Amino acid sequence: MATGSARYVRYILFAFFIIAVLYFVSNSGPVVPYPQGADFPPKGTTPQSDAVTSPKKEDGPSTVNYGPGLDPKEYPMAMTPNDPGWNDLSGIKSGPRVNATFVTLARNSDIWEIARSIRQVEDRFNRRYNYDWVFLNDKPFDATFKKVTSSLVSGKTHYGEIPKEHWSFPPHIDQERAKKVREDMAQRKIIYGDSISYRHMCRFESGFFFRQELMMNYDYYWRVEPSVELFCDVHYDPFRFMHENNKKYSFVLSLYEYVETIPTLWDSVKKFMKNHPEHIVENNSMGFLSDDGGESYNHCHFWSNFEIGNLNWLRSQAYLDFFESLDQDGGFFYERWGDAPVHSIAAGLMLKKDEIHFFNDIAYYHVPFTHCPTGDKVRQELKCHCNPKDNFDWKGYSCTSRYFEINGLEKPEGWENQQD
Ligand SMILES: Nc1nc2c(ncn2[C@@H]2O[C@H](COP(=O)(O)OP(=O)(O)OP(=O)(O)O)[C@@H](O)[C@H]2O)c(=O)[nH]1
Ligand SMILES: *[C@@H]1O[C@H](CO)[C@@H](O)[C@H](O)[C@H]1NC(C)=O
Ligand SMILES: *[C@@H]1O[C@H](CO)[C@@H](O)[C@H](O)[C@H]1NC(C)=O
Ligand SMILES: [Mg+2]
Repeated sequence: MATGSARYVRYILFAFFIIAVLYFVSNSGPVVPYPQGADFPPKGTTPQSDAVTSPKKEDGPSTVNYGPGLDPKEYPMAMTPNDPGWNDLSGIKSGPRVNATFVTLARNSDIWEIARSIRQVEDRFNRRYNYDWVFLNDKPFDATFKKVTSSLVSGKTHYGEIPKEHWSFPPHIDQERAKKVREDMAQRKIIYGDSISYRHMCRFESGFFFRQELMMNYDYYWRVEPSVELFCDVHYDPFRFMHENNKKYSFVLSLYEYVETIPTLWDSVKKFMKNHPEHIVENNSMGFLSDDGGESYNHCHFWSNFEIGNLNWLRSQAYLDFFESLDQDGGFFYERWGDAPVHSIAAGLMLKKDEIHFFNDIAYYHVPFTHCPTGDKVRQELKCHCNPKDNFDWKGYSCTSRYFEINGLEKPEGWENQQD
């Protein structure tokens, strides 16, 4: 009897051993190469399960940076198919990283929409670069949101709750007046016209996201919203492109703002220009914003649901004075000013023309507009899956032609065939 059960125990132990061996063999894929000279921890090698449960991922400051002794010149970026390394789209990219993060403002209920966006950003770019991702919310993020997003992001994830002062009516706002505006806009069926939270969101994105505690750890950001799509491979590091070319703000789509939401915005801007001439830069993009030298606004703006930008510019005295001046005028609540025209006007007046960049090669969709790179060759090289007919760039309601004109840029071949 005793020997009999000892034998069973041996069988069971043996079976466990075999299972363990099989498990180990089936789970050890090819080792992700971790090239010499790379200055970041090999996060891509962390098992996904660890990423989900480990709280370590959220801790500590970002370590990615242009590391000591890491000369960007020794790691040239492949900008065209003729450059070495263009086809190197697997594994973790060696070389320097910029002090940068993705950033998303979202509600817990946005989880599956933001999951779609993250998956595409990771597949097309970040799985090889492992940049961090900061999530911001006016309420605490729930466990599901954190679990799902941290399992999808290849870099570290950080979750921040927005302080009340950054998501509420400032004391100088007349509540009765603001309420009447919302009722009136509801009657006139202006999109989000009756929404309080949408107004807090626009004000937050205009004046506060870049100075959240978690964002203070970075120099550059890439904004990602729920349900956006990336249609082409991103072969080089756009953060490095921004840094090395001294770009402060960038866009992929531009269009005319809905006038009903900003009737007095330009009056406020003119007041700011008068009070702060020291912040208005020579060689700016006034020609993008105005057709009469600044007298009136033509409503052109860069669409801010996609942005790659320099956080230190947004944290500069010039930008803060600009936001403060607009905020005092109350248009976030007495009208429905969007963060897109606010960012765009700031960039247009307070940055030099060549500090604003158009990313033709980042193909993008946010309902209802698509930026699909012009030119068959480019789209094939970048393995794009967007329909070129959907490209908005050269259509009548886009302002991108205007951007090309004021910058003396040549439009890409084939643009004439995409005007309608
Ligand atoms: N935490 C939080 N995030 C919000 C709230 N409202 C909007 N957002 C986020 O702010 C960003 C912009 O909001 P959207 O609802 O996408 O606004 P939109 O892009 O103008 O309009 P859509 O066409 O609906 O996408 C998104 O990232 C949203 O997830 C809110 O009340 N709380
Ligand atoms: C990243 O940028 C922030 C903000 O400019 C700065 O405080 C921080 O020291 C930088 N981190 C590194 C590692 O350089
Ligand atoms: C403005 O831009 C032009 C052409 O781009 C350049 O020649 C000129 O030096 C610039 N002026 C300033 C003050 O930067
Ligand atoms: Mg959106």
